[in-house]
Amino acid sequence: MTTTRLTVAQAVVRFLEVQHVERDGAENAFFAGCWGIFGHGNVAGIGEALLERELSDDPGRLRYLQGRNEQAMVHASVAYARQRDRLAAFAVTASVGPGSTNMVTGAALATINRLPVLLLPGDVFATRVANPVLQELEDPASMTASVNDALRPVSRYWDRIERPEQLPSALLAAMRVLTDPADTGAVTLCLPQDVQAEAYDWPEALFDRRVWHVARPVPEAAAVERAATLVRSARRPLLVAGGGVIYSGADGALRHFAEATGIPVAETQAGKGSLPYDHPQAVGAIGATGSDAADALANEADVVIGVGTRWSDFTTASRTVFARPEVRFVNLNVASVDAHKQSGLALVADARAGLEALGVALEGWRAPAEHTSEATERARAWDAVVEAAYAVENEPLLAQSAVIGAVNDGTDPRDVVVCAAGSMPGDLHKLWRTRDRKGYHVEYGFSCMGYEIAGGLGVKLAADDTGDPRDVVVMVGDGSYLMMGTELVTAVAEDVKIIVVLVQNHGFASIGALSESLGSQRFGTRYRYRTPTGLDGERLPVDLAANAASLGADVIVAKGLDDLRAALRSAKASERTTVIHVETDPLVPAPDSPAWWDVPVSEVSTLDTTRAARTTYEQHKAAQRHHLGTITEQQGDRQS
Ligand SMILES: Cc1ncc(C[n+]2csc(CCOP(=O)(O)OP(=O)(O)O)c2C)c(N)n1
Ligand SMILES: [Mg+2]
Repeated sequence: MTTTRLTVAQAVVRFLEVQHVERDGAENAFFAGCWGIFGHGNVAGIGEALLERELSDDPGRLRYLQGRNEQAMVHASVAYARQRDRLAAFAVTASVGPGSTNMVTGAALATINRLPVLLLPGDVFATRVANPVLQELEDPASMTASVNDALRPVSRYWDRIERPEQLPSALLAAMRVLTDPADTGAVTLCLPQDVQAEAYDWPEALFDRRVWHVARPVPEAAAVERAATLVRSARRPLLVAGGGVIYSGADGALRHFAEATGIPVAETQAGKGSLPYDHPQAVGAIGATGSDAADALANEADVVIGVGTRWSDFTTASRTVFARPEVRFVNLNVASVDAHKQSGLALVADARAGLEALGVALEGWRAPAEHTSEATERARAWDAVVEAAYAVENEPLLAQSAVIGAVNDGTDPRDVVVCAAGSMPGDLHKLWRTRDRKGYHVEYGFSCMGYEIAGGLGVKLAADDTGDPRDVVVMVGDGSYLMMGTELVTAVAEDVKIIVVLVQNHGFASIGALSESLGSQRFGTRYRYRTPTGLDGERLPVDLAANAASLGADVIVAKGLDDLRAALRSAKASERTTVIHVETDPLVPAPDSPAWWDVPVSEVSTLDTTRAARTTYEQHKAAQRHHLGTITEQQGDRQS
């Protein structure tokens, strides 16, 4: 056996460089690079290995990118993977200790959103000769535990390489999980700092070019038949498109299926963009942040076909939006865990392959024509609501819905809007007119404040890497910006142009409104000076525009809608990262969704507001369903 003598860290880097993926005959390198912030836990091991490659002229070498915060590096990686439909990803190296624990939030976000990222945290010495090392946890009950164990529950695969011999099988396991659409998420390989630097004679085959085939599992024929029988029984069917439609590239198949069957299509946050907003069968956002059109159709639906959705509480409006007792679900999902939710008829398959198979089985069948035309009418009525929301003229501060309208109008159809937390995700879900399958990127699995700018950077890197000329517009609230605006520096350093629309409303409009509706009186949701009665003084003299400028971005302060439109034009024309600062009125709401979201209210309270909210809560609670109904095998007969 021929061998190559390399350190463990060098072997990791060399292995990552030669991993490829293939789907539908198209092949590409899986790793786009390695993000890293160095400390004593990775500077000499992985750091040296990356430096050797940076200094080489090998075109296949792993690119190194420097972030400002480990959590943000994971966000940028995850956003990149999402933009590339999970067919490419980043590795992220962090030092032992806080650098590694900073990645826990990013890992949770990746795993919840089913997006691949490889985490390479440094770890304490395997030899333990000088322990405790700086930043070592020191669990008195076991020396096998380190802070990296905190990454276990948020990783789809987690391992610690304590001897070089363990590395090859761990690397292969990591790749299997990262490239498996059903299993993917954060993968963590902890690398003790002494082991990283240790040399070993590796079998050369470890560094052979390897291609991971991303499968399109087909559904079981009998399951397709059962699903077709059920769908044929429907009078008011509804299709719910989730993120899986987009990752699988099933938007074309979905359109074909919808047009052939006449079934209207609603979209989850991750699935938004599955159909262009103006397709006659596109009924828009569903669930707690849904449109009147989609939520009304969900209310009346007798058969719901979920494609690539996790059925989160936002999508189901906490299990209230599918209101008919006899409603039944067909769940087409590559992940069995999702396919079996809501007592659904499970089609465990790739979204595209599954839609094609179901389409064949349903050939010749169409939903009642009046159902399809009614859905189109409802969608049109909702679009008029959107138009009116875009046109709201509020003085002296802008309405957020008008800001969203101006950004939608001022961007090209293929530009990507990025967001994650606050009041904007819900407003965007309802109001954004998506014109391209990759034009909408709202992270709403974890809805993590601070994702936005880092995420936008990742999306733009993906667009640049694939020669895709899109602008990326990040919409970020002041709360999220204050949590993590720092990757603006990285965008400037790497010359990756993003446009950031920074919406300052002096606090949490989202949680403020939620708090008020739940009787908690907007407590703790405004950014104000403290007075003897609480945080209710004057607004704080925080200048976020100056803050963004200090980080190296170009900044435009927009005072009104005309200013905002002009700012967008110059940001689009510019080659530099530009932050557009705009102030909005947090008390001007966007059109409300008719659906509910379950956030429990105190059962007893001294506050009148809370007691009143509890009464309303109990009324909503009564509408909550379990979705336990079964479907008989032969007929698709439904038992309530
Ligand atoms: C890391 C994190 N902490 C807390 C929350 C809960 N949360 C959701 S939205 C929000 C406020 C967001 O404020 P801002 O970015 O200003 O947006 P706005 O609500 O004003 O639109 C909070 C605290 C969260 N989603 N993520
Ligand atoms: Mg805010």
